Amino acid sequence: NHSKFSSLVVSQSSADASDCFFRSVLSSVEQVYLNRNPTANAILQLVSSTDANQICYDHLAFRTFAVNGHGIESMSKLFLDFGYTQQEELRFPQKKLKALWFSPPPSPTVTCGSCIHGPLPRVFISELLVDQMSPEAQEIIRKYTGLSGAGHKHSAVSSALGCLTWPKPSHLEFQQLARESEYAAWTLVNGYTLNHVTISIHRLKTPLNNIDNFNNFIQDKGFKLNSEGGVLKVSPDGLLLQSSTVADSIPYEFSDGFKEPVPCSYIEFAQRLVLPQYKDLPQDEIEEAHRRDGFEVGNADKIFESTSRDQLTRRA
Ligand code: OOG
Ligand code: NI
Repeated sequence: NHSKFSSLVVSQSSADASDCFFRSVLSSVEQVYLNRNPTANAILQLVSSTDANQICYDHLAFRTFAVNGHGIESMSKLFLDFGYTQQEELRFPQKKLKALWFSPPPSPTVTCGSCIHGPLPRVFISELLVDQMSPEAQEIIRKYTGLSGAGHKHSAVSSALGCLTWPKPSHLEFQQLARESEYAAWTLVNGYTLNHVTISIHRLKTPLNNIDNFNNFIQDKGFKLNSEGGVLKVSPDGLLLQSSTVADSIPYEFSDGFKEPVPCSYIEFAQRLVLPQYKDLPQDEIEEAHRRDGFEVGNADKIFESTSRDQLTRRA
């Protein structure tokens, strides 16, 4: 399975060298995700074998705890250091979450070996507003983030290696958090590992470049999609269309020896429609910049449920 990021070093300018380093980091982050999440891996294989085009990622997503430097900024640093720009904030008061998204630097199309430097994805990073949780939940979160020491300064290493910067929790602690916030429980056992990648549907070449066709295709192959608020999530302007699978679970051994599967990651699909002011552009002149950008609170609120118990245990 060819990485969407990796590349051979063929050009020696310092900008290209740092771009190559950054893409190698993303490639390791992606590899951890593909190794752990059979559904995401199978769907990417299926799409690349069905659609001739190289798959582009619309965005990558991470989850964090807003406590003592462990929040969004711990994960955004890597991206800001490599040319990303912070964009607007999204708030989810009921879930006690805040998110920021980051736009990528322009990436020149450089051919190297058999692989093209594709466009870099957007990044969506959220954080749990820990201060708003119950004292019991706060105690658990503060205990583990405290035990991570300087771990939050090395979130990219943690994500690329696929290991937590804090010890594993007990089953009781996991359950207690899950009762209050499934996001909190997910983040406690998955840490900085990639929460999902999103396939850019409009950049596919076959009829799969329509998200309704894509969703039907995926469901016909037997994959289960997140049905929260309906399978297709549509922004109020009608221009951002999203759907996602239900997360895989992986066997997990808690610190007390108790074994139970925990939710890991899922894969998302996004189609961005052309903005009204560009509707008359010829098809072959339409670029990503002519399409709806950013994220949408109403869509995101439902996509968060892709790792929820309700969705994981629901009949297909
Ligand atoms: C993120 C959910 C939101 C989007 O594209 O709006 C999202 C998460 O589950 O952490 O991915
Ligand atoms: Ni997403």
